[in-house]
Amino acid sequence: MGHSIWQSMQQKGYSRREFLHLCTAAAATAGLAKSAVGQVVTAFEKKEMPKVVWLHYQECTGCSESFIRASHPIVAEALLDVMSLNYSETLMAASGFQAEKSLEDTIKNNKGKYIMVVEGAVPTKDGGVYCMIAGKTAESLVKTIAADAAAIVAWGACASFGGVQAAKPNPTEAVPISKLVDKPVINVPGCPPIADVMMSVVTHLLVLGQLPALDGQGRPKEFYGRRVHDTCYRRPNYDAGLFVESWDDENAKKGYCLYKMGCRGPVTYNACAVTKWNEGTSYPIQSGHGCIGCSEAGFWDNGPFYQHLSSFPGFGIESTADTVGTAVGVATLAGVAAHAVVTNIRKRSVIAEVHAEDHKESK
Ligand code: FSX
Ligand code: SF4
Ligand code: F3S
Repeated sequence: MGHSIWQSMQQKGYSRREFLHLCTAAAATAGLAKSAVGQVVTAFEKKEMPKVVWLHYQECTGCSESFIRASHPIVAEALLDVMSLNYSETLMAASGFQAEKSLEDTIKNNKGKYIMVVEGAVPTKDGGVYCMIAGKTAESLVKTIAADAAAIVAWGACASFGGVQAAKPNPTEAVPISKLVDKPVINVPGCPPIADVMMSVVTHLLVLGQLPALDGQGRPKEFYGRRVHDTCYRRPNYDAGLFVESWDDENAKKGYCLYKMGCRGPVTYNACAVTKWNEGTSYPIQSGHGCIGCSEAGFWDNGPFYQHLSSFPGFGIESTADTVGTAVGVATLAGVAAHAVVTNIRKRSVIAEVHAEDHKESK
């Protein structure tokens, strides 16, 4: 019988106060109300420390790089203490036979209890020979490890949808994890995914012991329920028809909308504009570059990054990845668009005036 999370923390020298602090932070990270902290404390006192195997296949390890930059360092550090990271090709001290033994023992002794997290896609061409670890193909490893996993998490665009190695012509016939297993996979796409989103997914599994609500593409709805465009701070410029026309023009300096420069925010579901990156510092659009749609399936092949979208489905923040498909072609759309045009002409002059004022002040 393993130790509970609290017992393991005690052994590592954590005080009761620190434990309660972690529970509060974990509840907040998992998006739970303050009143749920008691529930988290009880869960952590009883729950056995979950064993985690963290696998790497065809990828660049940017997902791990992102994870260790979570902006809740206490949660990040403590999570690595309260999870038993039994196998990780990148982080583990063991190597060779010792490392392989750790993986084998974990899956043999914790059937139905361990969490499997994967970075990277899996090549299937020629019997899977293009990615092998300890003489086994990534394909066979995924199938074996997934068979007895309690939960499977696919980190990043590669594990979720195939990513860059599955881009045309996909020379190794790389596939996402969900194509190889017959259980639900929590897809956490992005190239890489946002650290705080990764942290929240892990915390959710740990605290609640269940899968978060997922959209039709297996992404947690809490973080992938809205388009980048719906929460983008440049959105008033879009609505007013104020666009950057070329890199480094006056409009770029004023922070106008990047739609004409190829921004894919209108068709991309992710939380970048809300959580931002690197401790809430910024996100691609805030840094002056359009969104390239890195949390969407097949984004590498979805046309040139610097060519603007000819059209996109769905108006308003009510649209979700599951409903926009059905919203296209609905007769009322023309009415919505007409309304938007009239409103936007009015907004446009007001916003342009504000920008002009700001520009004057900053000179
Ligand atoms: Fe893929 Fe992850 Fe892109 Fe890289 O490991 S999602 S190539 S940033 O990092 O898998
Ligand atoms: Fe923001 Fe891009 Fe939408 Fe413009 S098109 S409002 S820059 S997400
Ligand atoms: Fe990716 Fe777009 Fe966010 S490119 S990081 S989903 S702004």
